[in-house]
Amino acid sequence: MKLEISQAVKEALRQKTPILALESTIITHGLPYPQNYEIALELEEIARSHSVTPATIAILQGRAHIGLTTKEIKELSLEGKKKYKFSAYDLPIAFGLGLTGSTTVAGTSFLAEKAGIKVFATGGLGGVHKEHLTRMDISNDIKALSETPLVVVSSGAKCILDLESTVEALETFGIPTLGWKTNIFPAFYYNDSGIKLNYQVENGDQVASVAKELNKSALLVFNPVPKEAELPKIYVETLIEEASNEAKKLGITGKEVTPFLLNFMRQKSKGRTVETNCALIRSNVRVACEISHSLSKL
Ligand code: PSU
Ligand code: MN
Repeated sequence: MKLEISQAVKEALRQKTPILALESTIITHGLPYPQNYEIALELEEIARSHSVTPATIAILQGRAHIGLTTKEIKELSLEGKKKYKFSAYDLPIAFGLGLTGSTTVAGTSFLAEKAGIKVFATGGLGGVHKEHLTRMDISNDIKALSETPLVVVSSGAKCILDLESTVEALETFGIPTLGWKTNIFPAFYYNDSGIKLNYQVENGDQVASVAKELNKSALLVFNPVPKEAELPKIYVETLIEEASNEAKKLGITGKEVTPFLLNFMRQKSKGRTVETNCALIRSNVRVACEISHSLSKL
């Protein structure tokens, strides 16, 4: 495996200034063009405005790119689902066969950590799917995060999942979790999942002092969606129910499940879920910037 590290990221690594990893599955599979392109650039801009170097990660022709150019982001945005979605376990195949595609939370975390990046911001984690009792479906995100020591800021797991089981799986895999100014596990589009978190932090310095004790697993920091962008729980539950029924009817399985459910909800809600998704990820980037500054002070 050879990492193609961009000039800006190389410079930041050399100077030990804060760097923030960003995933690319939201670009290829999460949002339609041009929103995917616009949000990808906007997230990078938010990081820069906080004096943090953004490193959007993807695999281009079998090479892991840590930090993409605007042109590369545009190409991935335009190609969308025609490109692969690479989880951590896909990486040897992507490298060996010279493939091009985006990286999920699992794939991005793995590569970010290899490059020496300590913080990664995303929207929502993958986890245990609702149908897991009839057909096992647990995202590689969980196992990969349990083996990758870096800080990952998210708004909980995607609410299309069985959240209780997802939180139990985090425990089983031994992944430490912190609530960012909250003691409730956030449910992506809304805040009150009803699941309590054991630990709450109030600032980046606290996260950094936990992060320096990591050895094997990632540290998950859960930042709830900003209040003004939150969707009503009951509305989201109805959308999920419809999406899940449709997925079952069409026999959607494997890697397609998550993108299918999210796209279905986007269409049904006339874009409201996308606005919420963008609001929460912007907020996660800001929190992650604070944490990366705290970490680089250590
Ligand atoms: N956003 C989307 N679609 C996705 C993802 C995000 O709109 O597919 C990705 C995330 O990168 C997350 C992954 O890591 O989905 C989890 O997918 P799976 O359940 O297939 O592991
Ligand atoms: Mn799956």
